[in-house]
Amino acid sequence: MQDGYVLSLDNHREMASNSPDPSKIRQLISHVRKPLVFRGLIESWPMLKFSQNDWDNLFRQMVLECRVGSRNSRGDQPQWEGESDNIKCTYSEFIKWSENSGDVRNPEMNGLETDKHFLYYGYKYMKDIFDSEVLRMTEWKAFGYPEKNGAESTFWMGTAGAHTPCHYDTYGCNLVAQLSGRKRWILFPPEDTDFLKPTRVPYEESSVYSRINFEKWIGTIPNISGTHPHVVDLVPGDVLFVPRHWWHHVRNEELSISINTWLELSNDDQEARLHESLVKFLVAHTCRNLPPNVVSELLNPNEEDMTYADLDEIQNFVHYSFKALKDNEADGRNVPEDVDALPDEPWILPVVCNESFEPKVKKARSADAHSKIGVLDVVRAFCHPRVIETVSQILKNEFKT
Ligand SMILES: O=C(O)CCC(=O)C(=O)O
Ligand SMILES: [Fe+2]
Repeated sequence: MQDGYVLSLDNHREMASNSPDPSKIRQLISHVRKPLVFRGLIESWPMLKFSQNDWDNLFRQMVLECRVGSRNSRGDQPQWEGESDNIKCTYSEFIKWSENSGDVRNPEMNGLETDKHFLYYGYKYMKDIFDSEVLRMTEWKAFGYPEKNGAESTFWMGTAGAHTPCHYDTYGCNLVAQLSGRKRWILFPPEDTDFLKPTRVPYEESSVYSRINFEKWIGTIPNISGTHPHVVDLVPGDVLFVPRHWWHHVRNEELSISINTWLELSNDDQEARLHESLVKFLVAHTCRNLPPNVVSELLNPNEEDMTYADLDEIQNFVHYSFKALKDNEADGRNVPEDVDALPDEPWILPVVCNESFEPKVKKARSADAHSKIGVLDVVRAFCHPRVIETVSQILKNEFKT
């Protein structure tokens, strides 16, 4: 990593001395439209102090279903989940494998090499894996959300190199607590969408992926024309706030554990719900007429049920999300103002744009003009966020209240 490229938060080691007012933090989160790191606000979380032994006691013999990926995928496309294998192992096998220490006797791990592969036990709803006592250890009350704990959070544990391709989440905003290890977040504002090659293929409800493979920029700032990368390395105790519709590529720089909770933004989410319903409509109908091998490329593994989705139900989803949006607009929408100046406090650190370090402008490669347009290229174009926005506008014009 070249020095100076990444916001180094190391100069700000001071922990929060006087606990900040949770309602002020909630207020800030619901207004600010730039990423921020909160430091020192989860000191009371027992998991932040967990040793490997404590984690071992927590997981015991639990079977962890992990995604296996390649650490050297420099191809044109990201490594999609549908192309990855899955293996099952215990926590202690996971650790031994990642540290290359000890004898791992799990036959599913044969042939996996720490410097060529990664394991990701990620995107796990904590309520599905931990009991209520553990869920209560993850509480978001310091951020003004006393009603939220592990029951509304997801768990991510990955070995070095484990990553999630660049995407944005269509609903709400996000708080991410780093519990162990170092994790790099590369964020881009919503205005960069056109430069990041957005796609709904593979389709996953509430995620818009970028078709750019970020693995070619390991250890450096992605050099994508027109974009404004904001890079931050999270260390234990940090909580990152990801504003609505900010793109993010997330990579475990070393063995790391984080927990996040997505927060609803009720007004904005109504528009997002209509957009999601329109994409779902299109994908579900298209699936009916495609051969299974193309469907498996179209759908992310966690969306395989879409092949049998009830089309009337999806039609209702379109209708009711549209209606809710209209009703809400009739009540008068109240879009919060952005925050101009952040409070000058040691526990709050802005994530800055690294664009001034962008040395040369290199255009993202576009498809070869002579390559054949495939069925998924057509689906991708129809589901482009700009097309969905237009469809939504047309419906609004035609169904005025
Ligand atoms: O940590 C990761 O790998 C991805 C997390 C993510 O996408 C999120 O919290 O929205
Ligand atoms: Fe995300």
